[in-house]
Amino acid sequence: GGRVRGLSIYRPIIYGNTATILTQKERETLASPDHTHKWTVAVRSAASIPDSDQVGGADDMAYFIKRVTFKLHDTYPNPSRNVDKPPFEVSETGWGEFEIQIRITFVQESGEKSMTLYHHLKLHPWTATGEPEIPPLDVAIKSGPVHSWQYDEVVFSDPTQAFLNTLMAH
Ligand code: SLL
Repeated sequence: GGRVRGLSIYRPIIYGNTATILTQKERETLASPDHTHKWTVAVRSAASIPDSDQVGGADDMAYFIKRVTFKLHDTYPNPSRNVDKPPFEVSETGWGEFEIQIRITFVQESGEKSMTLYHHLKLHPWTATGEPEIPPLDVAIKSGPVHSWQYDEVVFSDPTQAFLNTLMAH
């Protein structure tokens, strides 16, 4: 596989999480009643879909991503979660925030090294300044899901000709 020297091509992504506080009813049905939130961590495409207003996630990144590994906190069973097809996401419940390591492995033909991102799982909607105080349950539920997303660009420099062809075909 020859490489195309001097060329860089990128794909825009977003990564991060959404989180919602569990209702009392949901908490009662869980194996771990100390869990307070349900959350989803994900890597999505930030490319807009031609002829639509839609951005983020609706299209498929499997043509260049082979696997996304989400490394959760060691308090979780099997903390290293491999996702081998879209949607590249993991949903869980829990009680605490922690840093998630996100390793993206690219398709074999790319010859690219994997890429590691870090995301601080955000459960609490602390955006205001001042002393953070845990809101009462009813207030927290009304405030809706927490979103914490980061935009990034995956840059491929001197791509292989095969990989370039694949990227250009999508
Ligand atoms: C810390 N921020 O760094 C804390 C860790 C761990 C969160 C938070 C549930 C685990 C489970 C969970 O929310 N862990 O019960 O399965 O020390």
